[in-house]
Amino acid sequence: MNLAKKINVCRICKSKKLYHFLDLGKQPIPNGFLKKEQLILKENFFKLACFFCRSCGLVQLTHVVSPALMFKNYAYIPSGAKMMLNNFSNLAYQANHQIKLSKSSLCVDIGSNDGSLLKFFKAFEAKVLGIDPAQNLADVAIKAGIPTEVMMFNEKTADRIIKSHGKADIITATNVVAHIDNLHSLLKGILKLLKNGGIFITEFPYLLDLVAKNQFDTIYHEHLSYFSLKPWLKLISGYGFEIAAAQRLQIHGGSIRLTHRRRRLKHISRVVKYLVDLEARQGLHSAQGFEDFSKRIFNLKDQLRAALKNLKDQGKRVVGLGAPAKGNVLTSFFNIGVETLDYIVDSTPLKHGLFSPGKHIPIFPESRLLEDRPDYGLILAWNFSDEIIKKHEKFKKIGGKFIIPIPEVRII
Ligand code: JHZ
Repeated sequence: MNLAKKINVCRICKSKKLYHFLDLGKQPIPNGFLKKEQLILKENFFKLACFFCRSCGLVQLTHVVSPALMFKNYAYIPSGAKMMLNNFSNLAYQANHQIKLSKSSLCVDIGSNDGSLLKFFKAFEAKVLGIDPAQNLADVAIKAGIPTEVMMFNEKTADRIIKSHGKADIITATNVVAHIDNLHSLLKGILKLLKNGGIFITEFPYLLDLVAKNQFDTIYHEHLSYFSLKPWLKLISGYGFEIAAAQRLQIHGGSIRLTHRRRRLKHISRVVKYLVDLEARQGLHSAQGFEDFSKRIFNLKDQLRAALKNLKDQGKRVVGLGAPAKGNVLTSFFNIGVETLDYIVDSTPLKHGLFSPGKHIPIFPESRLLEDRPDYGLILAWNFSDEIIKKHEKFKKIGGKFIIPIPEVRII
């Protein structure tokens, strides 16, 4: 069975003018955490590199790994971080402000995971429906009272949802659009499912932040596309949508929340125009901007490896803090394994007792940090640095230090 396919044309505009940059080599799927008995089996490695579309500006991976392999049994849940829950609560509150929710409103969340976002919509008494291909997470959501359909969302499944649940007042899709290969089918599905006066809200890590803050480790097989507003506008306007509101968020190191409705304006809004101009100034609409970004990442690799070597030479013990998917990309690409990190601690019970894909670093509950008292914690979940440092205040009090690897190496 072919588990990965090479991209030949841009996912949005179908152009073949694709510029290759940042080759991260071959890596295992980043959420492919392993059980002990799986360590002796051969892991699948897939190419990880990027294309920049010279025509519409979309950044996308050069290869697409089979979604069934990545999402059927998913280890990531957003509710492990307070910052995520606050962000979801804020999103639901805002949406309720835009469309007054009532008992008859339907909110559909695409990529609903464990139902964390829909719980906030449910608090407004709206009807909710989650859509997610991961059976393990749907089970958790359903148990928590969030009806969930186990499926991938697309044009076809939108028809099924309309038949069984009717049309939606609000459709949300947070941190999932980048995971979807056929964006045209996604937009067609949303167009069908959304009521006339309804809104579609999406959030994704913003390419502007990714490039400016060297967040190369958020580039991994699950994320097929990395959006700036320029290509996103091209996509949505093809389906008669406009951006009614755009907000930059701190979540995931810098994301953007976009609220869409059916087009009313003839021109794009001032905020959107400002952001598109900013993207151009930051080099996001030209290949050179991505060449410069690649060079910075190779320098970062040298910097972090040198800093860790220095600590190891002094006999210091270092562990990883947080086992996000991005941490597995960082450790694989920077070649940091168990010779450097004794283990990783993480707040997600699903990850405990497992090993990181690629480098096979063992993962333990966070309580291990105080029991074991290593010298340094390398914050792999750097997007939650503040929350993690605060949580591990006792570790700091007994002399523990933190290393933040992104956007540049910092020791606290
Ligand atoms: P976190 C996810 O990527 C997955 P990941 C997904 N593919 C996506 O699109 C992006 O987000 C945007 C742990 N932690 O959210 C919990 C602690 O241990 O950065 C998580 O395992 N202690 C859908 O996997 C990890 O860190 C803590 O105090 O890169 C964070 O993962 C906190 C706050 C977190 O996502």
